[in-house]
Amino acid sequence: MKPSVLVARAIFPAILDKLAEHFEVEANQADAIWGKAEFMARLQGKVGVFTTGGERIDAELLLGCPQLRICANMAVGYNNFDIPAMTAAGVLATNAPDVLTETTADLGFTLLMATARRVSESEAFLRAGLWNKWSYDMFTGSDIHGATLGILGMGRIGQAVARRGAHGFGMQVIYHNRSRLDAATEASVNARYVGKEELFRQADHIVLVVPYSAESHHTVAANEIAWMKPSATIVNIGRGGLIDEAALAEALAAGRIGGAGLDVFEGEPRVNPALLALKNVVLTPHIGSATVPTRMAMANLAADNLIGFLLHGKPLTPLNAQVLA
Ligand code: 8YV
Repeated sequence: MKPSVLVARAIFPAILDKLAEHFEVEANQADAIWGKAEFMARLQGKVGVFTTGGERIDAELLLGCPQLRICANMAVGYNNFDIPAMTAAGVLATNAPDVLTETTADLGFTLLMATARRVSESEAFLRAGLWNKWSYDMFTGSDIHGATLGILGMGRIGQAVARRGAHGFGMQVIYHNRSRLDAATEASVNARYVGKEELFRQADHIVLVVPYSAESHHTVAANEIAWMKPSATIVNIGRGGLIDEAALAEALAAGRIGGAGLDVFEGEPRVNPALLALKNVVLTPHIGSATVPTRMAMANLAADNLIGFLLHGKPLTPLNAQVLA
């Protein structure tokens, strides 16, 4: 008898085929969003689950699913996992790092450029038929080349954004992180370590790529926004909860900062109506990793974690390896 696994959301058919070679698979190709009770009911008898970042795994769920041994997240972020509760229950957690680094950095840079050069706002103006003459100050934005790029969160994706800024656009890169990078890594991305306040005060463009947790909730609130230059822009490709959206919307509405580019939102997929009403913000629906090759690589990595662990005891990217001991 093959072990049983649950795939919580719709996924590439090729990934289901690959999983079906090794497991009894219950899939969700209709892509229904299951409530907690239904998710728990479907997990009965399953030893593994393929999650996509939105499914909460906590102590209460684990208590109701004693057979569960592994949760494989198709996302690098794992704020949907209560890791201490999973470790206490002896359940392995895996994520999908590395394979999305460059793709997500590309989107971060896309938002930076679209925000600084007012791409969404000017396209909406054109589509609305409002363009009837050229004028010297029409949609003037701020420069990207040679500007100061401030990166908050200098992990793999932050470093990939830094390389784009430093090597592609001649930007001065400053960063702030929980821990400072070693000198060789700093040199490779051409970035200078600064304090958080200095970063907000000096940067022309800020990119947020901090992992989300209770500690990083509202890392950017009214205080930090007040430190920003009046022309500065801010991009969030981490998690919505990193920014106090109400404070950001207020600053944008008052024109106290240049603009914002947001791929993630506090209550997504719901978007704060105050943000929707603003022109100086570029909004995308959490598409940081959304290219076909990258989503395929993420899905393959999550599937390989299930196969590696359940068949051979060897997951590829464990988050709580202590449960393997
Ligand atoms: C995912 C992400 O698409 O990997 C992450 O942490 O935010 C995105 O790449 C999202 O989590 C849904 O799986």
